[in-house]
Amino acid sequence: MSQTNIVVLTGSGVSAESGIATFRDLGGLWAGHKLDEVCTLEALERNPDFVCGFYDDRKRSALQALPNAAHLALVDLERYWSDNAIGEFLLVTQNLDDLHERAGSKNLVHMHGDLNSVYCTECGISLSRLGPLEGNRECPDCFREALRPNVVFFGEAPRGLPKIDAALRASNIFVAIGTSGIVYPASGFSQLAASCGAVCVLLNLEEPKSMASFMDFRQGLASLVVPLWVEEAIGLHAGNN
Ligand code: BV8
Repeated sequence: MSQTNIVVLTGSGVSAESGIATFRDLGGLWAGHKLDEVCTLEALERNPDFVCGFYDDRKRSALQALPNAAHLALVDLERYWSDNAIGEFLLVTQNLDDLHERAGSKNLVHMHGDLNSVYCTECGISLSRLGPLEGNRECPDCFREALRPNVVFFGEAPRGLPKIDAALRASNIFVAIGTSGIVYPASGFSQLAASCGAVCVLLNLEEPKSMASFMDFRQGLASLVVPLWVEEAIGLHAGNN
């Protein structure tokens, strides 16, 4: 029987109902800061403690958050896909929080990094982040003040692109959830998937600026529209098994 491979891309909208601010919504994360004050290498070099403090705050608020129904529905989808050998499942998140992991997602790529690890810009060692980085950037290995958040700043290459590219080219279904589709290269994923024959679906609170290559758009809160869509996707395949 032919495979149905699925790639899911999430953005900050999937974590909004867990209490984590999005970027570009009113009062969002960027509302308080300019991108180039907190999310560039220059900003880190210019004001390391300010940038590390920004991510320390993000880590603290992520610790207070819990996965919501959207995160849990994506775990159901991944589990169903693998239990019934329907095809490959890859979850790509632009988010730094670990709500997907805490919900139980397995095949996951944090393409913009994560809040739970740091690395040394001098010796390259990667560490899980224990306490706050602000004022505490001494590398335990080379002893230089060189630890930084494991976050992809603007202008830096996102993580896992070869794996994501291969999954998109082999995908039959591409679902984007809770993302404004502004940030490249994630914003180009639907186009690549569609050019390789995938059905592209957008589940989002706001209408996108352009439907680009999406063939289906379900508007609403992720905690409502994602479980409904997952139920539909599983129902479609339950008939075939
Ligand atoms: C790169 C980590 C080269 C840090 C982030 C000009 C044109 C095009 C591109 C560029 C350009 N100039 C520069 C670029 C490239 C640049 C870019 O895209 N800039 C943008 C601003 C134009 N990109 C880069 O620099 C990337 N690197 O290109 O390197 C390269 C490329 C390929 C191969 C090798 C090298 C690096 C980008 C990564 C930057 N780091 N995050 C941090 O998090 O602080 S990006 C940041 O934006 C987050 O990761 C976030 O996830 C991401 C996208 O934002 P969204 O998640 O979509 O969040 P947003 O608030 O925008 O939208 C939320 C959506 O959810 C909304 O639509 C809302 O309606 C919806 N929503 C809200 N609540 C709910 C909901 N939906 C459902 N339910 C709800 N309850």
